[in-house]
Amino acid sequence: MTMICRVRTLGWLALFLAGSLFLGSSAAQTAPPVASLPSETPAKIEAVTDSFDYVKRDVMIPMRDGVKLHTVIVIPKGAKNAPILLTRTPYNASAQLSHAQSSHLGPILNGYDNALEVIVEGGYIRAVQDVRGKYGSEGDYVMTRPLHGPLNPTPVDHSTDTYDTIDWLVKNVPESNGKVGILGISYDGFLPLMALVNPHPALKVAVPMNPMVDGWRGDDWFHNGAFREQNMPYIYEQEATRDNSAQWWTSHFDDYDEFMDAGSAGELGRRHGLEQVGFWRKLLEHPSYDAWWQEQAMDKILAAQPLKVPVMLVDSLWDQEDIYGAPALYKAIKPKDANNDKVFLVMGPWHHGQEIGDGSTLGALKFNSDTGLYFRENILRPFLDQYLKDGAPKADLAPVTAFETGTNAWRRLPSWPAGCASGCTIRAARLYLEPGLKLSFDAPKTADAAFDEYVSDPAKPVPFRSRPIQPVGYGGEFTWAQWLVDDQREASGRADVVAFTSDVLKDPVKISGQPVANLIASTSGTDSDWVVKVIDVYPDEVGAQPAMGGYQLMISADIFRGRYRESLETAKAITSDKPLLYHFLLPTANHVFLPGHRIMVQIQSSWFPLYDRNPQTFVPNIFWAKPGDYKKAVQRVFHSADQASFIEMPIVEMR
Ligand code: PG9
Repeated sequence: MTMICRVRTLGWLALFLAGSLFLGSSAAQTAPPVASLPSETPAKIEAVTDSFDYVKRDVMIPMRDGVKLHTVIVIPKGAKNAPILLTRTPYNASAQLSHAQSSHLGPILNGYDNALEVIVEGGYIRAVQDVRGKYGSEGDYVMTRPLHGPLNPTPVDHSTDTYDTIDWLVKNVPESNGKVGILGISYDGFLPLMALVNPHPALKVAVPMNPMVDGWRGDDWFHNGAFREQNMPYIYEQEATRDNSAQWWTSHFDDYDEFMDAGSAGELGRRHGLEQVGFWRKLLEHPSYDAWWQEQAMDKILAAQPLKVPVMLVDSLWDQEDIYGAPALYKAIKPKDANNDKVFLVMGPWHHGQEIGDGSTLGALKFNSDTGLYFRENILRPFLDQYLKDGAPKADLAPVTAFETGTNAWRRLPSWPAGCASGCTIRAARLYLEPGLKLSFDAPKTADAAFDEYVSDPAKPVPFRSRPIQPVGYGGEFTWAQWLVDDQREASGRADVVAFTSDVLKDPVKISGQPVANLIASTSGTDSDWVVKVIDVYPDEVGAQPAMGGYQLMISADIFRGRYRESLETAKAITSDKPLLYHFLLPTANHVFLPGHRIMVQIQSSWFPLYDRNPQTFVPNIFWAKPGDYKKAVQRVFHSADQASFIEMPIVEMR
């Protein structure tokens, strides 16, 4: 009460003073002087950086269409003739160059996308740029903006923006030697691929790490037609605002419940207002592998471009986001490398992007050394130095450097896939599913039982990892990055997962390349998903690491949406109860199944909620499946002599 009165009094006083001023100076002269307490905040604070070991410049670089892109440049103090390492990003350039508030270069660069030792110890100038439409940059944002052409009528794209940026950098950073390398992970790894289209002459080398290459075949958005619905929050946050300030929200602690509750992905998007953002509307329109997807697939685009700039493609063997990209790109552009000196491949035992962090372990797996540090110091650094530093020696690098999982050893290889440096071949050997839930390299006999079956119920889809299921996230309590190495034993015990297991191996079995699923299967529905997982089953007891006893480690696994059995472009209903062939490639592996281990193949029809549920009734667009479309189905996997299902394994043999 008192307080309200005091406020009223002060209000009146303010009115009186204002009135006095209005009435003229003579009245004002008689009024008591107004007390003044000047602000303690300066109009503009100047940071005193004399003691810093770097200089930071924040600039707006003009593009050919007049749009300016925000770029942060960090230069080691006193640098002369230093090369520039550029990263372009939709993830906030300022944040990537201020991981700590420090006067030292190391702490500010110690985070996402910065290969710390290489940059700091190498004396590189670091430049990070916001792509158009994000954070400090002007212009319009389009998700992985396609090249100028049928999908992009504007004269600008990431190829032109990179060109214009490099042109500006070499003319406006006097400390540089005029040589630029581009590198980045994932989205920031897709952007160096765009830089390879009509590259600027000063671009001397590119290192796309875990690049997003084809969003439909096997990277971020779909895998063989199955939609990765746990990425919906990413789409919302990335496109709703320039600075990602509008955040997705949930109503359940467990993402399994969250996505079940909505029914279809389309409905979940509708409940969040996701149709306001352009990329979501495009996804809803393009559920199949149509021209829209094909024309922006970077492996197809770069296969048609001259190879001018040396490239090192970096692949993570357990990449939970972009497992398709780097190997697909290698396949597409290596044939153009006539002198075998422009396209290099590195494969490590990592999750998405782990190569710039600690690579000693991944989930329960231990690699006995820091494989990330090894990569940065022994592979990445000499490679970058060779092309960017004046007078640097030629790097002693094999065309392919691949970590062999199982034996935990780096291998120098002449090409990919290759089992060893010389003296071995790769044979496609059929690993057959057998009656009695067996797995064997011997073909099934005629008299054997014809199939095994399970019921796939969309009301109880198979969780892709143990519940409660976390959202996609990094750091802190999030374990999303590890999910591909989760123990699969829980799944193998479910009635809606069928698991075939080999005898205990007496000799090592080594695979290098992509296993191929050849499944003869039927469904009582009219559409169906097939998940195939090739698994290394550890011995029942492992003395050195007891928790690994009986561990079921996925080596290569993927999902295939049955409606695309005949054509990826055109969905077609499946004839019910008819055994049909499902043939699809699984992700790249370089693994040794050791003696004492067993090989297992698991098959199931959902992988939820990472992938949206197939209603198991054919509908034109699964994004808009209605509750009544989701039906139980009887799934049969055939393994008789004339209807044999098998995994074609890329087995390495000594000649
Ligand atoms: N995998 C993420 C991404 C790549 C491309 C498009 C959208 C998302 C990333 O880590 O950047």
